[in-house]
Amino acid sequence: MNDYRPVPEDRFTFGLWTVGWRGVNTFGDPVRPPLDGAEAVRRLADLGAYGVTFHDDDLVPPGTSPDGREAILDRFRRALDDTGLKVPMVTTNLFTHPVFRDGGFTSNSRDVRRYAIRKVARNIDLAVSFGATTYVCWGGQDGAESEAGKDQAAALDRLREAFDILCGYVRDQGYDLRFAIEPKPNEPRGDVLLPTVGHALAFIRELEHPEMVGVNPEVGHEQMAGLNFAHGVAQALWAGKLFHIDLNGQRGVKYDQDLRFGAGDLKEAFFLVDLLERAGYEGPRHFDFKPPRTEDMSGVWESAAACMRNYLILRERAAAFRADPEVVEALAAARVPELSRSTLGGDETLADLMAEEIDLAAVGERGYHFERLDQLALEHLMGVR
Ligand code: DIG
Ligand code: MN
Ligand code: MN
Repeated sequence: MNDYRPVPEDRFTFGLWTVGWRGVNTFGDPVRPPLDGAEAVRRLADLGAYGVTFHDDDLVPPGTSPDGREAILDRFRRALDDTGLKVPMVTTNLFTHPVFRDGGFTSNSRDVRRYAIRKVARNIDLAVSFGATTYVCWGGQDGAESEAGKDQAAALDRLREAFDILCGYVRDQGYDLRFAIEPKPNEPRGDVLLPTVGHALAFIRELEHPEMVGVNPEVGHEQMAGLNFAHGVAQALWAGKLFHIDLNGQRGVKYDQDLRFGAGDLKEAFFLVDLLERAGYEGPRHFDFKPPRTEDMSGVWESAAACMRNYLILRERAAAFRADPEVVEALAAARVPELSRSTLGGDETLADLMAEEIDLAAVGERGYHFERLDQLALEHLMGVR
């Protein structure tokens, strides 16, 4: 019997801001004490995690003196060395400080845009010093509440300019680093720029170095827009642009819940894990979640452990689904393998296709038996097969 205990080989990572989330919300003060980054590393290592990620400000609070910064970094590095935890991804906080109230890269204020690029470039150096190879950019404050206040075309020009500058910086420095854009439809802004995976994929194609930029889809962010997350990830994989992923849970179209992985739409989580594992995704299984305000610190660690445990349980359930002979038969009955056959035969011409006829009445009666296939998936998910 599998005990679903994670090991570093499972490549689970957590943002410092997740287990360090103090539980503040619009209507409530913090309920938990600040969590020291080095302490978070040690606790996550004990739980079986592979690595940690951070925003610049998570690790070194704004206003820290140069000596204080070095002391923090030294302790953090020592914790990484002692535990063997990695730092695969780093990101920047371009959203908390009031200066970013109209965004970072696309603020109407040019001096703010220039500061945002400086803040990211400085943190890229730190990221590389920790061995990070992915740099996530979430433009949470880059958006608008009124169409009158934001020229979307100009905002996209400025966003492209920022990525072209930063890709150029990475190339000039010779860094082994790629960028991953994280879409979100809204919150904290009324509407956020690049709201979905599709928007981000289209934007990336307009960059000077599109090969250096991919996406970091987050479960709840696509689901906030009422979209199917597994489908968005499948398109990112199809485009060769799934550079990173933020795993969590969301229950419907509402505020960004950032629930622990598995606690939202469980069926979608099942098919997401099935997709990632079958696609051979080799990146970190990164959790970007917020332990609910109801929890004390023991609840934080229970929630973090459950994120990993749920992924491992779903990985086993999805593998059993794929190995089930009845499922193989049901996939064939649903013609799923047939979709992988090209519509035009290798040596066929359009003329050959045009010369063909179809028995519309007979084919129109064809059923696809998706219900049987989906029920088999559900029964594997529910653990009765
Ligand atoms: C929110 O989902 C965002 C920020 O937490 C961070 O910038 C990014 C990193 O995964 N996710
Ligand atoms: Mn989120
Ligand atoms: Mn995220």
